[in-house]
Order: sequence, then C-alpha cells, then structure tokens
Amino acid sequence: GLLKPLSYRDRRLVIASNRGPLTLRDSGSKGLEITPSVSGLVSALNPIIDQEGGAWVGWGGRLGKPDEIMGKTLPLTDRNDAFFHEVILTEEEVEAFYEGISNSCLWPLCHNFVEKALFDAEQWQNYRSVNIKYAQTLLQKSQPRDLIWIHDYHLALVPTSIRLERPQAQISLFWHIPFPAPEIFATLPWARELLKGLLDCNLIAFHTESYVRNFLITAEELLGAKVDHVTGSIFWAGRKIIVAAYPIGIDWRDFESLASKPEIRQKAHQLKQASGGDYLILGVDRLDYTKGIPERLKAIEWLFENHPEYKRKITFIQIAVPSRTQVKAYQSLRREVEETVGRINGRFTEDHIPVRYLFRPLRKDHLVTHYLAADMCLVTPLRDGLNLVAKEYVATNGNYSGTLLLSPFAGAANQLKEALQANPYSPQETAEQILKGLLMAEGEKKRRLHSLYKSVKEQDISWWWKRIKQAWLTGSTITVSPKAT
Ligand code: ADQ
Repeated sequence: GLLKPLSYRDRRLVIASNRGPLTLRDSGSKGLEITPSVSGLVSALNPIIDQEGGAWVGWGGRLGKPDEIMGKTLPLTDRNDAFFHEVILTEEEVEAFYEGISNSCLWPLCHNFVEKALFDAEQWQNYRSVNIKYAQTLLQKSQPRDLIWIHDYHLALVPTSIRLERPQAQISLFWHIPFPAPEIFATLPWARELLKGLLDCNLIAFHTESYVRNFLITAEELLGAKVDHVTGSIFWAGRKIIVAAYPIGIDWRDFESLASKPEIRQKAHQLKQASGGDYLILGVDRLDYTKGIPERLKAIEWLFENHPEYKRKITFIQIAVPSRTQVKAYQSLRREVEETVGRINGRFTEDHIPVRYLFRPLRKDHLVTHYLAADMCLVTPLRDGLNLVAKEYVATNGNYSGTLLLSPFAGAANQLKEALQANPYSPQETAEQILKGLLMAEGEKKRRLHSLYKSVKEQDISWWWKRIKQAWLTGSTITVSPKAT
C-alpha cells in the first residue's frame, strides 16, 4: 500500500492540474451537474489524494467572465479532508491558454513535431495570465508549509508566482509528456521564461532518464545553470533543484479485479466470437497524431497486402477517444483515420470485415472487456511520455494471456522490456512484429507476459507516489550550493 500519509498535520498536499477531478456543468433547470472527470491523470492522482487528504486546484470545465477566478469548493472524500477548488476560465483563455499554447504549441513541440507547433505571442501572454490565475487560487487555498504539487506543461509558470510570494515554499512539478532535445526546445520563443518557471520548483520529475537528460542539458545550455549530471541536480537562483525520472504507474488491482469478473469474461468471449476471425488485435488511444494511428493502420494494410491469407483471420479494432476536437490538427487527423479505415476495408473485406473503428470513449468495464478479448494490443505511438494503455493491457491480462507490441518511442518501453517492439514509422517492421506475436509459441508468450505483469505490479501507482514523496521530503532538507547562479 501507500506510505503513511504525509506526517505533518500542518503540511497538506495541494495539487494543481489543468483539469480538476470533477467536471461541473450548469444545466439550467437541473442546476449544477457534477461528474467525475475521466483522464489518465485523474485516475492516477485520485487514490493519492484519497490517501493523503489535501486540496486539488483545477479547471472544472465551466466558462465565466474575466473577473471570475474561483468557482466552487467541493469535497472529494467523505472523510472531509480533501477538497476540489474549481478554477473558472473565460472562453478566450480556453482558446489561447488551453487550445493554443498548451495543445498547439507545447504539446507538439515536446513530442518533436516542430512543424506543428504554433508560436503566437498574444497566446503566450494569455498562458502567463492563466498561470497566475491558478497560482492565486493555490496561494489562497494553501498554507506556507504545504506541499504544492503541480502537474504538466499547462502550468509551467505557476511555480514562479508561488516562489515570488513564498520564497520557502515546497514546490514539485510532474511533467507528463516527453521533454525534447535542447535544440528542439530552444525553438520556443519563450523557452527561457518557461525553464525559469520550472526551476522555481524544488523537485521536477519526468517519466524517463532521457527526458531528465534533455532537461538538464537544456537548463545548462539555455540558461547557463550549473548542473550536476550525476545526481541530477540543478543549482539556480541560490537553490538546488532535483530532477528525477519516476515513471507513473497504474492501480493494477482495479484492472485485475474487473478482469476476473465472470460477466466481463463472458462479454470478452462474446466479443472475440463476434469478431469472426482467429485473432483479435486492439488499439486504444486518444485520437492524437502522437499516437501513430494512421501509421498503425498502414502496418495492418501492409500485412494484408503481403500476407493475404490473414485478411480473413485478423480483426483489428481501433478505439479512439475524441480529443481536442476544436484544434485543426485533430480534425484533419480524424478525417485521415476514417479514410484509411475505409480504404483498408474497401480493399480487403470479403465475408469478413477486417478493421473496426470506434470513435468514442468507453466505460472502464467495456475497456477491460476489449483488453481481455484481444490476443494482441498495439501501442505504437510516434512519441509518448509514457503510455498507460500498455500497462492497463498487461494488468488486465496478466493472469491469462496476451501479447503487447510497443513502440520504442513510448516512455513505457523503458520499463516494459519484454514487450515486442517495432518502429511505428515502418509499416513492414510493424507488420512483421504483429505476425511474430501472433505465431509465437505459447511458452514464450507466457514468459514475456509474466515478466511484464511483474513490472506493472511492482512499479505501480503507490510505488510512483512513494518515490516522489521520498525524493521531495529528503531533497528538501539539502542545503544550497554557495556558487549558485
Ligand atoms: P495520454 O496522452 O492521455 O496521457 P495515456 O497514458 O495512454 O495517454 O492515457 C490515456 C488514458 O485514457 C488511459 O488511462 C486509457 O485507459 C484511457 N483511454 C484511452 N482510450 C479510451 C477510450 N476509448 N475509452 C476510455 N478510456 C480511454 C498523458 C501522456 C502519457 C502519459 C499520461 C500519464 O501523453 O504519455 O502516460 O499522461 O502521465
């Protein structure tokens, strides 16, 4: 289980993330509708705040006027020691801060899609002011000794506002996406400002050592910060900042227990039967160009073209959750995926339809049903901070059977060593690895799955939080280098 709750009674955990754990909607006559938010981040942090108590600051999805900053405060547990503090955004802020800088600039840039990154100075101005908004709420809802835990690239400047107000604050930030190489990050016109924002933390954590390396070199090259590459520390502004790799884990028990339910096993069996072929292959992603969905479809197409006997044997189901639908790049991706699915089915359907495409979110039990039914899961992003789907598939099937094909460009590949791997940019290599997985001897399949399952269970969500908490609480007692910049 988790470590004991943070020991000091006067030292609460205060989380900030772009979206909060609850989504609020004013629905006229029915009043205020409150539903749990659905995202990987929320499912990761929920058990932690549940355990520790504390506060969580985030946008609840409601739009307001410029002078409305804070919305509702709502309890998160029935013990009454954890609260959600709602941030309200204006329509313009959603466009400039969220859809603009966050999702059309920082997101593509950090995933190495430099040509997709839009640099708009007015939007950056807005990103700044929204970060100040979150910081104001954090400052109001926390005490000076609290542990402020900020999440992701939306809120990179929040540490600066907190540090300004509270020089002694304990601030940590977890960066959920990759951190790119310095020459890529340097193309951001506000690269130095963003870096300085992050360096106002005490601890910055990433999913992999390579993101840590990129960050350290970037701080060195762009800011001239003093860096200790061995311990992963940066000396800056009279403080020591710890930078470390702590890959996020999942609450595997949840998936394991759903997977053992007879009714879900029955449904999985039916799904497999209904699909018609010998092999069911699955992809599950947010519809995002980083996830490599068109490339994955092209690998399936290559397979059918070069091994036509499989067009009757394989059913490939791609489930895509609608995501960032207001952003142009996501609209054209949607068209591309739909066209590609249409083309493949047009070419290879005889009595059996080889590709099925679902453009919608699934309930967790349905998601688990699909994971269970699938002989193989394709997690083949072009770039991905970590990727939780890979771990969820393993947790669901760990006691049964299943094969994972993983891109080396997903952060999870650092932990899930026994997965099959393929370069998603090569349809041929991907197709060959799919065949290898389908035809693999049962013994080897079992051995690989068992090793994957072991690492998903060992490095789970409580392992993650324990490591972060330890680094944070021990790191904070270390005093500062005298020669800091
Ligand atoms: P995401 O880019 O959202 O997360 P991922 O880690 O795969 O990617 O998490 C997606 C989550 O959404 C999973 O929990 C999955 O179960 C769920 N999901 C996906 N498709 C679904 C569907 N159709 N219906 C219902 N649920 C669905 C970002 C980073 C990742 C990093 C996480 C956590 O981009 O690299 O792993 O944060 O840090």
